[in-house]
Amino acid sequence: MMGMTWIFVVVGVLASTTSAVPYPGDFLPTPKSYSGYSLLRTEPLLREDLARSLLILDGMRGIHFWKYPLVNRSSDILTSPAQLEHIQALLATLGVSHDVIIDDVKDLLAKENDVGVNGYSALEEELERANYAKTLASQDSRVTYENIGSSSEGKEIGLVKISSGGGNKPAIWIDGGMHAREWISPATATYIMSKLTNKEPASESLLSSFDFYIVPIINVDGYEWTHTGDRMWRKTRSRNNGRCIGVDPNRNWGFHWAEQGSSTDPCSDIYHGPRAFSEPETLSVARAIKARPNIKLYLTFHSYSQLWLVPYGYARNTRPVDYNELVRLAQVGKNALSATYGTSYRLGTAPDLLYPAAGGSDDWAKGSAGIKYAYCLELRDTGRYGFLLPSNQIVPTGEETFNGLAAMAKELHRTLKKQQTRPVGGPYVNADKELNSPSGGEAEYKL
Ligand code: 0X9
Ligand code: ZN
Repeated sequence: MMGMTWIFVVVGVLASTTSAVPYPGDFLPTPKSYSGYSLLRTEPLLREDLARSLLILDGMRGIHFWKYPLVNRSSDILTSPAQLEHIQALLATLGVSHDVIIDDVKDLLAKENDVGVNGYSALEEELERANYAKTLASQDSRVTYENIGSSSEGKEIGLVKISSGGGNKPAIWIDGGMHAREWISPATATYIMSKLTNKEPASESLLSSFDFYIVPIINVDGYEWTHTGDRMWRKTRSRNNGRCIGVDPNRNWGFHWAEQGSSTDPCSDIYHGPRAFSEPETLSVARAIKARPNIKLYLTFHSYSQLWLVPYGYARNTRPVDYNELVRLAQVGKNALSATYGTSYRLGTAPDLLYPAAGGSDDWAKGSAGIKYAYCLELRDTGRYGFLLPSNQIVPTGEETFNGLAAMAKELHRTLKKQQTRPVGGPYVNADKELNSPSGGEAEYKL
């Protein structure tokens, strides 16, 4: 399964979570062309009003924020040739300087798929490699595949359970592909799936301590759309919002839903949706998580920026009481990840390292589902290629992320064992109970 090209890895994942290939075969939409689009990076925006002025571009034709405008941060803006002059004039008026960091993204799009296409179209590859997860399940008795729900367009959302031996072990949940264009995310989740089942000692040892639940692609419709319609698509593909399609699934979870860093505008890339869990994709995954109370660690993969994000992300200065313990465990993972190829990650909360954004799955996992250790990883890179990561980085990203996960899981196993040996009713038991309980105050959203 593990190839080196985007088509190979990514399409394998796509097919694995799709009940039927959705094209009639002789019809494929013409993908949106990004020929001539350039990526601009502003200098850090020194005042709030500058960030606000740039934000009016959000949702405009020919403009995509790869990094949203925020005070004291630089913003990355993908711009069509038609909008380039307009944006450059606006930046000049605001007194904000910028660099053109990618001249024409079409060159990168080509690089993304540069190897081994072998004359096959993506569709043919998809048909050929259909059902990776299902095949894995049919070949390995430790793997089970479950359809946990249907997307807006009726595709299966697949959950893979990898578990050796009977009984219910503590579990680790991993999901990917929440944001459609972040291709390295589903690829990495799939890579981890294949590593865990490769029967090597490191994997066997992990499976002796934990059950693994992996949803390689949550946003199956959006992901497909990045292959067939628009490579830069981020949201779901739900159609219930009038003129604009889709909801940002990582603003749609029912914990501090519709607060900071999300938008009421259906045309925005950070639209939170008409209500919490309006999207069948987030609802299905949330239900599947809630139904498995033995999950001890929640990991969600995004890209890009190389960040190891610790809750909470919904607002500034909202660290959970056990924040230091979450950082301690994350540090173990981050160190092992970095030791693999020297890739450096920054560790902290989203508001500190990125921006506040409410309605994310990591916050919900911790705050509503009560999973003590919940993290969001922003995978490679730091902006050289951004979402258009060349295919030769798929495997190294998978390797380093797996090493990070493995080290963290080992340390978690030790931590859980220590807790078990504490005297019942001792002070730590009570403290842990309190730390694990969902934080109160916010509205409870029914699943
Ligand atoms: O904004 C997001 O949803 C994530 N970044 S991305 O560039 N992949 O879109 C970060 C989410 C961090 N977690 C929370 N804010 N809860
Ligand atoms: Zn994302």
